[in-house]
Formats: sequence, C-alpha cells, structure tokens
Amino acid sequence: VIPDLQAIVGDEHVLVDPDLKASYETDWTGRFTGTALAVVRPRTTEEVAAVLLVCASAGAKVMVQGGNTGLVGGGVPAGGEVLVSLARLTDIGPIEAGQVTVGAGVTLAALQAKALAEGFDFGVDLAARDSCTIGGMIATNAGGIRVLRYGSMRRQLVGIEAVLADGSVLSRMPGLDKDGTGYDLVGLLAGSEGTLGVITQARLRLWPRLTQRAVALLAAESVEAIVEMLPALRGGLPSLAAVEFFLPPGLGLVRKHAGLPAPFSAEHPAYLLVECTDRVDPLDQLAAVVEELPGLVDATVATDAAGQRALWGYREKHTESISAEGVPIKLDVSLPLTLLASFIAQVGPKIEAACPGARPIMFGHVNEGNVHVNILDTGSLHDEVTDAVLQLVASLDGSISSEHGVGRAKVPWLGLTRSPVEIAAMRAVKNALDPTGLLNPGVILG
Ligand code: FAD
Ligand code: 2HG
Ligand code: ZN
Repeated sequence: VIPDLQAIVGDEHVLVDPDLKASYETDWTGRFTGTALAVVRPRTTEEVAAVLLVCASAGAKVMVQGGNTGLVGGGVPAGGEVLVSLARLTDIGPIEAGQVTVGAGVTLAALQAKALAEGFDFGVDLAARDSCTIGGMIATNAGGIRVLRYGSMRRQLVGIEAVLADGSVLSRMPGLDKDGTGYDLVGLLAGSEGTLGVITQARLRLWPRLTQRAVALLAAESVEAIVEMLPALRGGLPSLAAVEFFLPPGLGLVRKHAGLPAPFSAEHPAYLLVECTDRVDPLDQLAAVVEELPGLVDATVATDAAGQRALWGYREKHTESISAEGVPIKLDVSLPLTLLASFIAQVGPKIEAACPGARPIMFGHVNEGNVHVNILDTGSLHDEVTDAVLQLVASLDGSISSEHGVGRAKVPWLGLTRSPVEIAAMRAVKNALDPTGLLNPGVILG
C-alpha cells in the first residue's frame, strides 16, 4: 500500500522509518505499544477517504490517531496496521451564531485560544489541552474538569463530518440545535473511539466567556465529608464550574515531582478544589458558602490568576506526577455518589489483596462520581489488580470507564457493566458501519 498512500498524501507524509514512526507507536502512558506498517498524515477529508479506500482494498487494517494522549491504548497499533494521523486537519472556521467548525486535528488549546479571543469559551477543558485534538476528544467523549457546568464532548457537538469504512463521507454540519429526523448519528460517533468512522470535522457549540474567577482549595475531615459538601456547593453557587478531589497519596506525589509546597500546615484526609466563574467576581459568594460547609477543616482561597493556577496545579499535575513515579495501571471508574466514599474505603484492601505492596492513587471529578484509580508497583499482576477494582465497581452499580473509553485496555471487562443485549447492539452497529472490521481493530469490542 505504501506507493498508493504516497500518491495520495505525498512521500513526506507517509512515515516508514522506525525513528519517525516511534512517537505514534507508543501511547502517552508508555504501557501500550505496537508497530505500524506506516504512519499516514492526510491533510483533507478527501485524502482521508482515499487513504481508507486504499487500505480497505489491500486488506490493511487502520488505526486512527489524534494527539495520542488517550489513556486506554485505543489509538496505538497492535501490530501491522496503517496508522492514520489526523494531526494535519487543523483548520478553524469563523465563529458564527456561537458555533465554530474545526478540523479534527485542532488541539483543544488552539480552539480555546480562538474562542477566548472572540468573547467565547469552549465547554470542555482538561490537562492534556496542548496536545489532545478535537477529533480524539469526540471519539472518547472526553469529560474533564467542567462537566458539571457544560457537560462532556457529546453535549458540545452540533454537527460532525466523518469518513466511513467504505470511504463515503457522512456529513451533518448545518449546526442545527434541534433535529428530530431519525437516529442521532452525530451523537453516535461521540464515544465510538475510532471504531465507526474517522472524524474529520466537527461543528461545536461555544459558551459565553466568563472573565471573573474564584478558586478555593478545601481540606476535609473525610472522603464522606467531600461528598456531603456537594449539595451546599451546588445549591449555593450558581457560578460553580468545577469540583475536583484528591487524597494525601496523590498530593504527596505531586509535591515530590512538581516541587510544590504543602498547601496547608497539616495533612488532611481529603481535598476539594472548587472553582467558580461568572461575569461578576464570585469570590464573596464562594467564601460565604465555604464557611458554612459541613466537615471542613481548612481552606485557602486564591485571589489572583497566579495563585489560582498554583492551586489548580495540585490537581492537574496528578497524571504527570504519577507517570514520573512509574508506569501505572490507569482505571477510570464512576460510582453512584452515595457509594463513592464506600468504594474508596473498600478498594484499597481489594488492591492489597490482589497485589501486596501495590500503591493506589485516587483523585477525580467528584460531581460525576468519577474516580481515577491509578495503581503503581503492580509488577506482573495487572489483570488481577484490574479485575479486583472493576469487580468492586460492578458490584456497586458503577461503570468501568467514566470518560477515558474502553480502548484495548478495558475490553475484557466491558461485560461487567454493559449487558449482553447492549453489547450485541453495539456489535450490530459496528458490523453495519464497518463490516470488514477495517477501523481500530480490537478497540471496544475486542
Ligand atoms: P488519541 O489519544 O489520539 O485517540 C484517542 C481515541 O480516539 C483512540 O481510540 C483513537 O483511535 C480515537 N481517535 C482519535 N482521533 C480520532 C478521529 N479524528 N476520528 C475517530 N477516532 C479518533 N480525558 C478526559 O476525558 N478527561 C480528562 O480530564 C483527561 N485528562 C487528561 C490529562 C492528561 C495529562 C492526559 C495525558 C490525558 C487526559 N485525558 C483526559 C485523556 C485524553 O486526553 C482524552 O481522552 C483526549 O480526548 C484524547 O484526545 P487525543 O486527540 O489525544 O486522542
Ligand atoms: C484527569 O482527570 C484525567 O486528570 C487523567 O482524566 C486521569 O491520569 C488519570 O488517571
Ligand atoms: Zn479525568
């Protein structure tokens, strides 16, 4: 297929040299790796379609990749696939009627810069913003730190363009806020992890830019206390934009690897980072609500942008600090809020029983009951540890993946929290849109 691919995108955009392919072949965590037959870097939707047709007719499988920040091994080759990188689809259109059309390869940071410059903001934000792409974020239905205010990626979508496995281009781009004509194909592609089509463009909803911000870091007497603080925060603060939690082991790693000072004079059982954004300064409102919170033992509030960034650092530097310590098992689960504290209390002993000496680090998006369970020092017991945690999640009616997707990493455990009927329906959709299994083999359904 190489000469045919070169004829479509040009020699310089078909990478076959192992050194040039290397950064595409291993994921961000360093856990998942495989060799691609070639890395192809198309520039347009037409080139993507032509590339898929060449691969399909030669019987070569395709892996789709954006910024390669995914955390479940869903965007790197297993071995021998043609890796199609969308990184060169970087066009950003004008902002009209509070919407914008962007290429799949536009990074989140580039979209944010465009939106902010014109008085708007984008609803989804996450720490990988400089590298992750809009296509990858749609494909994983990324969540991040502002879901409680604006929802996940699917909610930002008002249109999509994608190349299907047969090379046809599915396009639904008029940006209609209401559209009652049959199946929601735009929404279907969100969370499809590259298994149903290659997203080439999206039409996205923007939100008004809120310039006033207040950030507080709270210390709580227990994990139960942070969950109990939520109703007061949500009820008392219409400007609430983020409520993120972390625990002493994660704070310790962040301080060690990012060199940050202790946020409080003593260590506390649980921490909550709270952000409010509004048109008028929400600081007084936030301070008033915080004072009355049950289970609060200490609090610090940042009044300027540098202080606010510093407080966010304690939360946002978790992922890179954990990776600086070793290659973790990364689990991303959600629990009913009423069972979140019970899960956190039970999961440590389960991990210890499956792998003595393993180190769990937990943090996440408390409003959605989303706990990122990272586990270091698991030796060869990956599957045993993963199984122990995900069985516990299933027994508490949670989900084995909250926002990172299934990828290849979670395939064996999908049946724990999706029923046989649901999995059969998903398989039927996959077979209908990609009957030869061209796209992202092994991802989601195995
Ligand atoms: P990739 O990693 O390249 O791909 C991810 C998946 O999408 C793969 O299955 C791939 O095949 C598919 N894909 C990529 N592009 C396309 C396309 N154009 N068409 C079809 N399929 C495609 N995730 C969250 O949800 N919330 C967070 O808060 C969060 N924080 C993170 C912080 C850090 C430091 C890191 C490293 C990751 C974080 N992530 C988070 C995970 C990751 O950034 C997101 O899942 C992101 O959406 C992936 O985008 P990407 O462009 O890097 O996709
Ligand atoms: C976050 O919320 C990301 O910071 C990454 O989803 C989580 O590293 C992780 O496990
Ligand atoms: Zn997250």
